[in-house]
Amino acid sequence: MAASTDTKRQELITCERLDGIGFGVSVRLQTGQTLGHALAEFRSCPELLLDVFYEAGGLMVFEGLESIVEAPHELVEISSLFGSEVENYEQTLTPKHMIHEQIPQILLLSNLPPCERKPPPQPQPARTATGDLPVQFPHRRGWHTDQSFRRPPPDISLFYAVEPVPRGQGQTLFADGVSAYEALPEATRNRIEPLNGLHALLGTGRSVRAGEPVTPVEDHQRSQPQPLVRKHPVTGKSALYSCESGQMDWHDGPIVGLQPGVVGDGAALLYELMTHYTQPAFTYVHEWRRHDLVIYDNRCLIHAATWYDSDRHARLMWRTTVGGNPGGEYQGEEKSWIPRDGAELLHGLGEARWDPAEKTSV
Ligand SMILES: O=C(O)CCC(=O)C(=O)O
Ligand SMILES: [Fe+2]
Repeated sequence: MAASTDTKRQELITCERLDGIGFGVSVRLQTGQTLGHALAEFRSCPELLLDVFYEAGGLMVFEGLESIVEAPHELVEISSLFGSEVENYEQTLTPKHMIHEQIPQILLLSNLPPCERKPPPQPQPARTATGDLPVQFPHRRGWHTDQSFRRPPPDISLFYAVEPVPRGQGQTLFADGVSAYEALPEATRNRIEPLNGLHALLGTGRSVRAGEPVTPVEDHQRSQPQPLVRKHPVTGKSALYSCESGQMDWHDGPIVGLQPGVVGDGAALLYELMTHYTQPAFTYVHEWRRHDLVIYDNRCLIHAATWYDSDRHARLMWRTTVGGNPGGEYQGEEKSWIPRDGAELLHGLGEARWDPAEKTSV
């Protein structure tokens, strides 16, 4: 890195590794800097931020960005540094009540109207034997990478706390797919390298709850195969890429070519991988402070929401997703979720898509 870039970066931000884990960086604007000014500098040299992000394995906790509440376009602007395409949710399979009224690039995640999304249930038991917050599958459920029912899936998400809930609730958990992949026995790495998971759109009747009728869907809403191991297009590192629960297709999958269903060989392999992936050694628990922006790379990390007391607390989060660099695997592909046959984007999805039992992941 050129000395001048380092100097410029130090004028704008401070960076510190996250404590006690092998990935992630916490970033703050230097005293006296505004996000507006920093954005102008980042635009002329995106590496000021991107090098820090990729060196930290694709997890950045940018603290203290209060100006975004009043200037939500700044969230879209910072997002655009991370990829050529900031997604417009009106052009994805997203219901209207989850989209910011003025800025369609912002997804609303909140227990408040109009979103009214409930948090996931508490794990049982609510604490581990050592008194910690459970992170590991299957004690913890809901681990996923964003919108993996689409090819290509989004590269990076930016998740902003307008109104978080008190510490100890409503955390977001992250797991590092590169370390998890590298720690697998060689035989497992070789076995999974050529395999694809089958990822489903929530509410299409393909979830873990066996025995339900499968809902007919439009072509552009169909489950999509995604490699179980993804090679990151920027870092070149291989990472596990898998979800569980409502984001996998348990009717024809979860693993293409292996016995399907919730008790098949595919499920056994997926459960083994998710248990390995979400070991405490590979995970980070983010306790939200107001105005935190957490930027995470969906190509090499998974994450999960946790419970909070939604009768007592309001939680309002804004999210953007960016794409444009999914890697060689997806080269030249058309977007799977864009109808080519004149079908309506959300046709037939209706309320079933938002069945509370499946609301744990997005
Ligand atoms: O609510 C959370 O903590 C996580 C939500 C989530 O999975 C997302 O925004 O992609
Ligand atoms: Fe998510």
